[in-house]
Amino acid sequence: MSLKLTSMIVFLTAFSIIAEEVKWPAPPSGFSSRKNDSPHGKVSSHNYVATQFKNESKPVKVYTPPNYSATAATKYPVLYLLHGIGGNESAWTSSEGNADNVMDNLYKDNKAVPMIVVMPHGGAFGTDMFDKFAKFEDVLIKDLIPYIEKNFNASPDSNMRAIAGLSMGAGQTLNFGYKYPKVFTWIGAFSPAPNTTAAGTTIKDMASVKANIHLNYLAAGTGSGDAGYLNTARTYHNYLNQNGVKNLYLLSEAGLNHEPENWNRQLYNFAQRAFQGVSAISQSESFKIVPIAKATISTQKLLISKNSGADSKPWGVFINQTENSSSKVFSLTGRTAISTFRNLNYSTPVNQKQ
Ligand code: FER
Repeated sequence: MSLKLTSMIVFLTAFSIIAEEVKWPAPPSGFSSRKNDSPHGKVSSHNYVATQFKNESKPVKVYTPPNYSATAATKYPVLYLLHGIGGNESAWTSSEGNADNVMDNLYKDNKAVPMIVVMPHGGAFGTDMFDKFAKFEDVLIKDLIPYIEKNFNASPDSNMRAIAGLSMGAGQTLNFGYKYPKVFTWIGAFSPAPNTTAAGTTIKDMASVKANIHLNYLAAGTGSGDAGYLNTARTYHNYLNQNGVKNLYLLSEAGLNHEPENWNRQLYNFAQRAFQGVSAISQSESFKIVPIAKATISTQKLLISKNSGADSKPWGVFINQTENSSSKVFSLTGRTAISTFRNLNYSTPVNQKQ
């Protein structure tokens, strides 16, 4: 191959990788610190029985948002948020991040759908350094999810279930999330660990991934301390991209290393996009969400309609709270799903499934 052609291929490859990366604006200062003048969610500690691991009792912390109601008819979406290799159920609210503050501050600014954030100990299943994280898979699916749905006002709808995590927890997120696209439909991998299973091995049913997952979010810092993790995110992203997966983001946090500021930012970005816009729509349904007016992000309107069938007429127009002063509860006649749509932070629809 000529030198010219080789260098052109190198250039184009480099360009296409760079072109896929997105940089979202940095969060406002203080986004991860506890504010005295705003409502706080509650972090509570619980134990559940791991029938899939010797019937041992395992710890989990649960963040419920401000004004959480254990009895409200509208069940909450749930984010399962996983820690890194040195962490435990407390790590996301201490050594590895400030998930509770990040969520409180998002709610103060009305930037996220009210959700329950479940922070388990994801590496408490044996002694082997890596296997003890891998063994969490069955416990999560068969024990923890049912425990949360029984003991909290948590939706059992997979459209209302997200999984995200940092480093080793991001590896679990990818390994479990893409293996079970009918269990988790919003996926966020923050600085995924280099030992994450290759996407081509994990994903057995790419059609199901494409049909079900609403958000594929991969991110890492560009600092040297996060380089291996950014590489993992990039490799995973490229596989999904090459297979035509939509709603796919590769985020890079400029200059950040393997550190809490990085993961707080990634949570800030992910959490305000999770469960937005499609949460009331059952996964078996064909639908489209199209912008009918695009001004600033804060005045965007979306028309939600079914593609065909008896009620193919528009389900309704969502007008966000800037115009409406409070978030609008959007009820779909004849359906069990009732969902709160608020602050759709998209300049394009989150899901263009047709
Ligand atoms: C690796 C496997 C896991 C690795 C890092 C991790 C750097 C996890 C790190 C973390 O959870 O912070 O090979 O290499």
